[in-house]
Amino acid sequence: MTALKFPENFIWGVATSAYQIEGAVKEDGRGTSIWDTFSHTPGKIRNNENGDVAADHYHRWKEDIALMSEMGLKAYRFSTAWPRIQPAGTGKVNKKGLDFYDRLVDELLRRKIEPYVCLFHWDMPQPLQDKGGWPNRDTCAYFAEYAGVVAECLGDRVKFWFTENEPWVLAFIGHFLGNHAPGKKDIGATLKSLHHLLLAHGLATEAIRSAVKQPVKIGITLNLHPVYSATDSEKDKAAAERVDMFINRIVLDPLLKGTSPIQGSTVAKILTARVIQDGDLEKIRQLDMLGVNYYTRAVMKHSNKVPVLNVEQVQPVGNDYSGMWEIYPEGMYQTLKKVWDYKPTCEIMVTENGIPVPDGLDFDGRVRDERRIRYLQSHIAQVHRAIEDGIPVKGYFHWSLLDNFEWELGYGQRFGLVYVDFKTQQRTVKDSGRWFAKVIEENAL
Ligand code: GCO
Repeated sequence: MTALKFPENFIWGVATSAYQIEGAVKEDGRGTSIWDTFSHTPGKIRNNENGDVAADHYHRWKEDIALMSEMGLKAYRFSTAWPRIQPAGTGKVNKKGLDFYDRLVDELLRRKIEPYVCLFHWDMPQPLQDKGGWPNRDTCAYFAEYAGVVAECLGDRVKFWFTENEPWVLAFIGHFLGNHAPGKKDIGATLKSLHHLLLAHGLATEAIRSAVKQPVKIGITLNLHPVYSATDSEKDKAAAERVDMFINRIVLDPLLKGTSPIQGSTVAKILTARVIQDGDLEKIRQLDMLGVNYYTRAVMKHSNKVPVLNVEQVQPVGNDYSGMWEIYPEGMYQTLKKVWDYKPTCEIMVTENGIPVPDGLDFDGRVRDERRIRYLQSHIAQVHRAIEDGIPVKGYFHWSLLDNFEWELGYGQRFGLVYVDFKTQQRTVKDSGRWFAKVIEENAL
């Protein structure tokens, strides 16, 4: 099979997030986040696990960067913990918190690994949650203030910024389904949170631009899923349309078109009449980069089981599955095409893609994660297909560098290219990590 060659300067990276790997939740002045509160609430997390220690990256960051360098990684997308930097969410800055990221950025640059900083990967400071959280529009200004603080500190060295990771997940899973922090079940709070998260992206973009002298690229990362109808029936096709609107268009339309698919709809009128205020949509539509987080597709049918949306997800038989979802490589191409069909002026890159595998060490100390290698091969091939079709995908960041805290699923789902023994914190590069290193070296599949 001829090698699939990627464009020169294609960005090969990995992604992580603060709460999922750092640990040290009470160290050096870090404040409490809503994920500390949620994970310490009995019954919320598998086996009542939490991120108190996680992969202890707060202490092992230098070793982890050395592993990235060994794999020849060109870029590293990580998130800064708001509660480490502003424990109250606003006002007083905790210098020790900023210093951690300062050292991290310097070491990445020394190793010639480009830092991609994500300012918010769901770990909202608890004091802001106590003031109403994302349903409270004031949070947008607090977020812009925090963005300015971090940009002032790192902006002389960091050229690539993501304001937020997957606002939809925090809004819907955190405020409608309740399986993520802050654990609410309120559709009004959900729609308000999503709009305020998008508005906060716009305000933070402006704050970064005014804090940083050098030219920077600013974006956001989105969880996107191609949505398919379970059958050709009109009812099921309409169900798929509704889900596409409520998962994809509800973020893509504001960010790429400056419109909102729910504005003026009955749903919005009933639930959140005055949320979208004049001028908001212009603020939101500011994007140099769009990060696509792709994992799987959604197959939907009409059902009265789920209120408001009246849809139910179908799990097609016959395909491969992981511990969390269907394996559907074609969906990577479909998702990139969906974004491209908006005729975006911003850059597009894959900022998350990965598979949980119940990995373990074999007798000889190797982790033979062939399933992850097959997943990488099939999904990176679809990125190549998109590029061949004229979609200028700039890079691919694998989720994730290390096995880590998988939110409500605790440590039960291993996503790392590097195996973490959570008892000893020993790291072991998996076969997939060595395989990925070869792809990076050859810039080809
Ligand atoms: C997400 C988050 C990551 C997850 C990963 C696996 O996309 O949900 O960005 O924090 O750990 O996607 O679910």
